[in-house]
Amino acid sequence: MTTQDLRLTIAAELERTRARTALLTEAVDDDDLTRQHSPLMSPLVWDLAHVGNQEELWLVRDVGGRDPVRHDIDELYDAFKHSRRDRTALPLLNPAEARAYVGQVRDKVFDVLDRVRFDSAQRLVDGGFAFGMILQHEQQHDETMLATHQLRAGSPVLTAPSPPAATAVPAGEILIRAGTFTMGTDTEPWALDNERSAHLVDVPAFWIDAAPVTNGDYLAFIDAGGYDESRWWSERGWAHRQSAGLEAPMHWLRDHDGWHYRRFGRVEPVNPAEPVVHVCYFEAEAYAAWAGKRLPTEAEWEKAARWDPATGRSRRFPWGDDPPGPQHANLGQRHLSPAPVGAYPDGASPSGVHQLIGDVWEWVSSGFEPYPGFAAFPYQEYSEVFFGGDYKMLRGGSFGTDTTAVRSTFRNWDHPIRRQIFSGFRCARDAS
Ligand code: AVJ
Ligand code: FE
Repeated sequence: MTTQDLRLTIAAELERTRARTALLTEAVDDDDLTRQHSPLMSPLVWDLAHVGNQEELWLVRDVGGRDPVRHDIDELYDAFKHSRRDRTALPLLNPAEARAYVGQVRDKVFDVLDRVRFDSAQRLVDGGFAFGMILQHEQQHDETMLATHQLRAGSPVLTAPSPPAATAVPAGEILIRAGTFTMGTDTEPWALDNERSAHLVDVPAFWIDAAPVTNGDYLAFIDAGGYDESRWWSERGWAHRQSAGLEAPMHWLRDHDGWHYRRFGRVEPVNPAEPVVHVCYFEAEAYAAWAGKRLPTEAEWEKAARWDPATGRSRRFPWGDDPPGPQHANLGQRHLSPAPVGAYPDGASPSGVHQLIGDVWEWVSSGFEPYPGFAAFPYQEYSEVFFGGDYKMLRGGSFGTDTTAVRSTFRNWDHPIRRQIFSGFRCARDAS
């Protein structure tokens, strides 16, 4: 790509992403923007100004070498200084000030973008990396803000067309044969530090579900008393199930005619064909045990998603190296729910595993550990400070994840009790 093409691509991505941020923050009034919808989440107005502040720190000040737009607010928008539950009490920029701030930062960023040379000797800008990192940061917060929207009470404010219908019936389980595959990447220009470096991993043969676990599958677990039998749960999982009073996925409601969910303010019957969403790691683990299976490891998930058995090569995406199109995966908040299983046959992996990218984040059994030769870049607080913590990995993105913010190597993580995120899972089992 020429320098000019890269500038144009980045500019278009910045505009596209900001349009989504604007939509999510303009859909509600000022009171709603500054309110805490859940102690798990920031007020939306914090996310907005935080997005602008990160953009100012990295692109205006670091890449651009420009004067600060605001020199006095870094501390307020530093995610490590104040927990989400405490952010409403801070002297935050009000909605009008936050909008003006992010707009001023963005104007300077376009100026920096016009002049920047993507010098391959400067790793921060090589291939447009710093811009790609900041774009993905805003997109990650757009997904976080979507989760806040899902938690907010009141009438619906977001609308989107329904996802496509199923056109294929994914096979039950797929055998992935034993052998090494390339995990992680050295070549993906906007891959974050934790996705690097590419390395060979030897994975014993395993079976993996051709599709994520559906609401229908999960209802069978509920109906079989899965939430009442400690034998399906890990010790920690059972303790959490008891103390949190878990009985069904988050946002599910039971009434006289069965299970419903509340989705962005609308109450709908639970659709048995859709992947289950809003379950924590412990619920996923219990379901898998009840089904006589287990969760895949992170390496198994990535091998199922990338490895081409015909060539032995790892692809960027299950369907190949092309970026995600609407025929491949349910991404980008194009729809406000997961699509039914079988809705994306064009997105299947060469082995025949469906819907690995999009729909729901998939819990895997691995914790957050660095790949061999890991080096924090460009800052330790993106990944390194979380290694070895009380986290489980999530792979593949959800309907709320931007197309630029996910790939087969992308690694997400959260505490195993979290379920306000768009989290589901699929099962695996040993082949031997
Ligand atoms: C990678 C999704 C775990 O939201 O906490 C946003 C992404 N890092 N701002 C998060 C992130 C800094 C991060 N996750
Ligand atoms: Fe952030």
